[in-house]
Amino acid sequence: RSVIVQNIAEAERVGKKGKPVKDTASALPELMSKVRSVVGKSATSDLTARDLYNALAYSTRDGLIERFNKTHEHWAAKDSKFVYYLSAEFLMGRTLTNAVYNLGMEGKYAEALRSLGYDMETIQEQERDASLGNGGLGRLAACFLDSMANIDLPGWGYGIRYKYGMFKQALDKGGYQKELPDIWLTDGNPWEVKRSEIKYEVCFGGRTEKKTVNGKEVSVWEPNQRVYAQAYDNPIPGFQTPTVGNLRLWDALPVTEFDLAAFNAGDYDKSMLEKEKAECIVAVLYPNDATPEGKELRLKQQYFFVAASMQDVLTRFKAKHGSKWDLLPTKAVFQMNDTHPTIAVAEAMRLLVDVEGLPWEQAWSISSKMLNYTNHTVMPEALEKWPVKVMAKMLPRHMEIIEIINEGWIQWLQSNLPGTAAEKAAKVAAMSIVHENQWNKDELLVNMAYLAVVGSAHVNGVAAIHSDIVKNEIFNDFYKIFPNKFQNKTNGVTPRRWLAWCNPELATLITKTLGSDAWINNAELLSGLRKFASDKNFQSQWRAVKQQRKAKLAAMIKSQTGDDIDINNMFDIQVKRIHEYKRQYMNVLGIIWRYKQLKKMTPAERKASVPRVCMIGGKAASAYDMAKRIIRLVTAVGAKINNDPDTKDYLRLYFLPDYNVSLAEALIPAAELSQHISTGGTEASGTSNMKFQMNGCLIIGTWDGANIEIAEETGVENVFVFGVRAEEINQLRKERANYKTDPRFNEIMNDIAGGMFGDKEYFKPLVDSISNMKVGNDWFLVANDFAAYLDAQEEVDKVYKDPEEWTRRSIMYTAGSGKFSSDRTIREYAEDIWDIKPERPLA
Ligand code: B1N
Repeated sequence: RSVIVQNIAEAERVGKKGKPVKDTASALPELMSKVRSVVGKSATSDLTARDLYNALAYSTRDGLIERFNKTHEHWAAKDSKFVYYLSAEFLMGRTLTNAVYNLGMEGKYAEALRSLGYDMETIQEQERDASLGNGGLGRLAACFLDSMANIDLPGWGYGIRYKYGMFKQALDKGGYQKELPDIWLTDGNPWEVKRSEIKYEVCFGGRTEKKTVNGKEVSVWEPNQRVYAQAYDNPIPGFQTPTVGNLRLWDALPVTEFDLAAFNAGDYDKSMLEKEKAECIVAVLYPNDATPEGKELRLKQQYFFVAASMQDVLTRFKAKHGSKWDLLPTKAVFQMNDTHPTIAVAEAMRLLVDVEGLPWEQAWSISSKMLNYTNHTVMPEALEKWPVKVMAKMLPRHMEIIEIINEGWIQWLQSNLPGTAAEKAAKVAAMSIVHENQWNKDELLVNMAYLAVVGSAHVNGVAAIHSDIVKNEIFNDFYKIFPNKFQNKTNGVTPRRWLAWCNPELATLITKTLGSDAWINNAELLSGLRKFASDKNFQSQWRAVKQQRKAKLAAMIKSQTGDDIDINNMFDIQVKRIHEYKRQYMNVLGIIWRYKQLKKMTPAERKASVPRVCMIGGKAASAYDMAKRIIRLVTAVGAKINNDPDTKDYLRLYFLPDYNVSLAEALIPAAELSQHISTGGTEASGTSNMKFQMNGCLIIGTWDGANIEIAEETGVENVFVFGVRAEEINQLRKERANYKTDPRFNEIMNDIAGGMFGDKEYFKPLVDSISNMKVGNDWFLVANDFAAYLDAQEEVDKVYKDPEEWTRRSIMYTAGSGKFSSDRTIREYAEDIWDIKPERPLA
């Protein structure tokens, strides 16, 4: 007690305001002890917010690790079957708030911080996002880990501990995107635990040699580069459960830290070479979203983390079960997040056949029961294909194994396919894992998606429409042969981070209204809000919460731009990676049209309009030229309309730089309208649509990806749906040369081309890409959908003028969002693909 009192006295001395502390059960003594032991300051020194963040983080980490150990001891004792989620990306965002809330320690810590003159929010903002992912695919992996821990499902994530994550985006003076390195580890990372004893050798390059071992001819790999993969564990807490799961990320180390001979010989550069070559592998995340990057280093990254992860799993299996390999698929199952980890198919065979000495057939039977593949994109050009030359050079043994797999596959096809010899030959050519490059007949490619489909027990898409396209288009030949291999697993998002923790204002209202916070772990209970959707009193409370969050966002924009924003204006938000298929361009064209209309209006007419604050955010891949031009168009249009005295009270456009997880947590609760307007059939699922829906934000969207299921759950009549359907686009693409484009569209094209927003040379390719109707142009049908989009926007305005109807719909969105909890998604994977049961440790 005397220690506590003394600490509080100290804390009061250093605290900014030094408010008296009432709750002696607060975490203050604990924090102060971390200030000493971790921050390395005395409690009487000036403590910065950063110091307190560190103290709080290390204190939280203690709680995480304790539960982590209990969980893993329990799972080990039960010898539970595990799922391993193999992903090149995990977009985790910040950890502190999530961990504190999931562990139920917020009250304790908030109290302690208050006594030091700080609030949780200030402290939490000290943390850098862990941006080890591009967008939806990486964030999905993070939501899945959250849900796995939350429902006590034995499993781990496996990925890469990139030194530099997704680049930070800034705008230069001209309004163009500028990429800055994401140096997220410089101030240390309290959330990881280095497992010094857990490291594996990973090899590259060299050649294979045929040797005779025990009378059998075998192929022996003699690599020419070796590195170590070093494990770092990142504990993942569930909510209201003692379970803490794990994300194991691999760092790369040189096998020999330092070449002393070279150093002694005075060759200082060479002495460091090995180290640099190793570190290079995990140096940086490729900043491409939904497109493959065919660089050698990328394949190296993929193999690096797959090889380390599989060795890790097999090592643990052997420690328990020795060489009873047939048990392996009953103890371990892998989910490949897109094709990025697909080299796992070959690595599993190499480990089982070359290293463990199993016969090929037995190894194949084990491996193909254990592996599963999720496809995340339908665009055929986006499927990863590695040149055989590159694969053979970097992974010569794997290339041989892939060829053996392919030979077996082709033989199987030849004896099982129906039809004439010519028909068979055509099918075999179309389904071969190794095939010619269609653009360059001299090059052979390994089709990683085909390898994944052939080598997996299950294949799934990420929303109903997407899974249909997977079955009926991209992998139709395979589907016809293995209809039962294919499934749908509609994506989901964690309601902890994406509603309860990021929108405490709304969460409190929901809990009060439903009479319990059970919805946080059982999102289907949100449907209980439906019966309040038309309740006037509830509606006004609902609206008040939205206003609070709009005010918060307005303050943030004010601090960044100096602009005052009226929170009675509609907040209209589109945030996602910048892509032609996502059609941010169409959004901007719509805003230009709105601006032109406003300019023509009388002051009285303007007053009667629906004022909007439009916000667009998202990163463009550094080499994606067209996407960068779109960003510049947003900033150029914004600069004009935000400064036009006639219109600035009625229409604004802001480009929000550096869209990331933390920014999303601030934007989504404040949004009233969000745009999900991809060309029908192009967005596999989308997941931000689900986050907006959960937070009661109305959607204007196309009949695409998960929008369809969201509309079904919310009531189609409550969603602003427009545009061409997936099944129409092939025909429309052929007919583009004969488009009769909307006169409003033509007018805007002329405005941009004529320099209305400046920079007209820079915008020319943008204008040309959708306005000169020749084959190949306007691939994403912006011109075609523009009129329908404007009509849908008019409908949006109409409904917004009726606040009761708008609020009713808003409530219906949240009420219909239960299906999109990633808890539901993970339960489906666990039951239909992984065959894993929840296993809760004792508290
Ligand atoms: O995966 C998300 C979906 O919700 C999105 O619709 C989809 O676009 C996204 C190569 C990708 N597909 N493909 C990628 C990312 C990085 C990369 O290097 C492809 N991302 C998606 C979750 O299912």
